[in-house]
Amino acid sequence: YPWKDSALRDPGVRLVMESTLSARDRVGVQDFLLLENYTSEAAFIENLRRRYKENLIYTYIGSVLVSVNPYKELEIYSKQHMERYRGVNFYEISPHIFALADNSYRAVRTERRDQCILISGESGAGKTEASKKILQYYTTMCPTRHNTHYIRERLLQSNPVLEAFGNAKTLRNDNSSRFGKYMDVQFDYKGAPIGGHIINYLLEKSRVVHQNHGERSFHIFYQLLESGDNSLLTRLGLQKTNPQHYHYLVKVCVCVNLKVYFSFVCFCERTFELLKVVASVLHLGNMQFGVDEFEETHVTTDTQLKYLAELLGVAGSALSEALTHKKLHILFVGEKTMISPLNLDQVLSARDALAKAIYGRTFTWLVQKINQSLAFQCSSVIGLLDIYGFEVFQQNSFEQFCINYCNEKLQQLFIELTLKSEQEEYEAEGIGWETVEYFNNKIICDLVEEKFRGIIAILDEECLRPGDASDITFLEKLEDTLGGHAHFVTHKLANGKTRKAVGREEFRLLHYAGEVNYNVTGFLDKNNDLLYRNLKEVMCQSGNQIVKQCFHPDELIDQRRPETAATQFKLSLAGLMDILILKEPSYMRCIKPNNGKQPGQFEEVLIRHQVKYLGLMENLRVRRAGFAYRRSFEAFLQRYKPLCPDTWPNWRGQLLDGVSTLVKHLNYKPEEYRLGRTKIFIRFPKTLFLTEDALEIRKKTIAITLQKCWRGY
Ligand code: AD9
Ligand code: MG
Repeated sequence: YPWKDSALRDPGVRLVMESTLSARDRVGVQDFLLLENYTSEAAFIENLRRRYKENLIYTYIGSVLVSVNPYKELEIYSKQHMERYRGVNFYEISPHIFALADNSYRAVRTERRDQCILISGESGAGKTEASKKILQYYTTMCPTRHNTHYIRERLLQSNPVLEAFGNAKTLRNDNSSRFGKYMDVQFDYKGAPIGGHIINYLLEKSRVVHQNHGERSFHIFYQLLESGDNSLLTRLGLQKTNPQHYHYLVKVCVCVNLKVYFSFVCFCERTFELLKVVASVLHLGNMQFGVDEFEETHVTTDTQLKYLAELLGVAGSALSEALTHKKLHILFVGEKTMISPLNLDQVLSARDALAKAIYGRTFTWLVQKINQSLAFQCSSVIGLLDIYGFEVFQQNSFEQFCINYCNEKLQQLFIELTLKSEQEEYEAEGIGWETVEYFNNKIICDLVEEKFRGIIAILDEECLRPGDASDITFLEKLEDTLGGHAHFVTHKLANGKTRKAVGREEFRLLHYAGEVNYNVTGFLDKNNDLLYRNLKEVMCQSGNQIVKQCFHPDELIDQRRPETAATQFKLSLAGLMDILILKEPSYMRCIKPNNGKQPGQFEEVLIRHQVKYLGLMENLRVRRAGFAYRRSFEAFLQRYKPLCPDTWPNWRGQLLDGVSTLVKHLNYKPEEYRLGRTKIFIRFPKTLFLTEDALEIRKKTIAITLQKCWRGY
């Protein structure tokens, strides 16, 4: 056949050409750049809707992949599908997550340039599923090195293990990731996946001790209680009862149908030790305390204490003492320690702090173990970032503040890198760059992270200040310092700058994605993330090997204050930016179509909101500011050569001349296109559509002619 396009040979695949003729009306365009009315949000959403109705959940904006969660299993992820995408160019085949995966892989193979795929979107939009599909693509399609089979298994298995410990049912998603994850998939020089490395970000530890109505704690607790056999549970001092027996799981528990994975074996020879830690958290939650006639608080649940002591490998008396007392180091003349009893409220919060610390540190330990089991010498990597999307709730607290700050940073990187790469491409092709106006959100990143004057700096200052520092004094200080800032508002400063009201205990940030009110209650505590010294001392003595590794005695010697939670997060994000900036990025933007987790429901208001805060219209505008479409001379000529007698069936001269001859024959007007050094740039989608339509007709006539010829024989 004359059109040797690999995609054309495959009847199961829809092509760019799904945008030809009548199909265009039915399924829309597969690349938003080809929308006639590209500045119209309504047209954008209509295109998404048409495609979603046809189960076409993927659409491009140039090289950015947009997806809409189908909430049902689609038959598009099989090995056959993977094969269709291997080595095929983006534009020649229907948009797909495998196209993105393959594109990055080819860049690693041919250019040896490290890649990263950044997946964003709100909770439940499909980020984690997408990252799993990408990993499956690599483990299935890439060549294997003979002695590294087990690495593939481990790469795949790392997901369920981390999900057991780091995911939970929330109102928005039955399997919500409560931590951010960056994973490098490592390849050797032959392109075989031979290892991996994971970095975890800000686990939502508070979930261990408290869950909102209708939500659950981390899956592992329920998995242990449901699937642990009786002898195991007895050894852990647990009962196979309703999870609600456990105080930390007590909230109305909604059952979730999740597969139970119980094999940490390949990552961790200490499975039993690990389960002991999990059980100890449940026992901690069930600890109860009483107050005696001297107003001193003491443990009243001795059995619980006994189990705890056994599981953690510590002395029960030391633990009970540490839970109910605070040890102060006083540096007067020489060093002195003072012990002071805690009241009941303080004891309960010390207990919760211990539970959170044990669980949080164990999670990090687990990530390290996984990393050790995946460590290998590699030649290049593809990084996958699956991190919490922008969050706006009725009540937003410290966690949302951190999460939204993270999204500002990623948006900043996105702006820098897409504009930069756009500019570089124009320069490389010798085509004049036209400046594009866009909103640079650096001003908001600075507002949060600037030294001395940024919100985090002010929060840290209040956390350090002895005396009357409180969440409210923090808010006042913010007002004093940031009063005039265009993106910062409080009740006092509101003066009609924004539409919605700001509460007296709130501050509002005008994020790039929208306005969010943050309630300051709990900011200082969460940022301090304090664990009393004597509890740390007891944990350092632990006979449980995991706990022992999680609490290092050096911590006790170090007189410096540990970094606050916000500062730690800021530093880890800065580290992440350093990693990402060195790589060539691809982007995936996930959209959640409805709040009911229902297939087929396309809720326009919800989607419009996400299109806005994912910055998709802005992204489209920037990409369309110059040319709607670009293609290498070779690909362009290969596709359209049947349309011109001089280029058909083959063009033997220079590619540039061939393309030139072709477009002249097609009557392109000078303002419609530009020829770069290796690519043709087409300004309007219409030009391309007309060419596509012409090709469609031409193919039919060629087919008829061929049939006649064959019959003639
Ligand atoms: V969160 O920020 O971690 O709370 P994610 O990660 O964005 O969130 P997730 O990938 O967990 O969302 O997807 C939520 C659910 O949507 C999944 O459990 C699936 O039931 C469903 N989903 C997501 N993507 C697909 C898909 N490509 N095909 C079918 C999907 N179902
Ligand atoms: Mg997730």
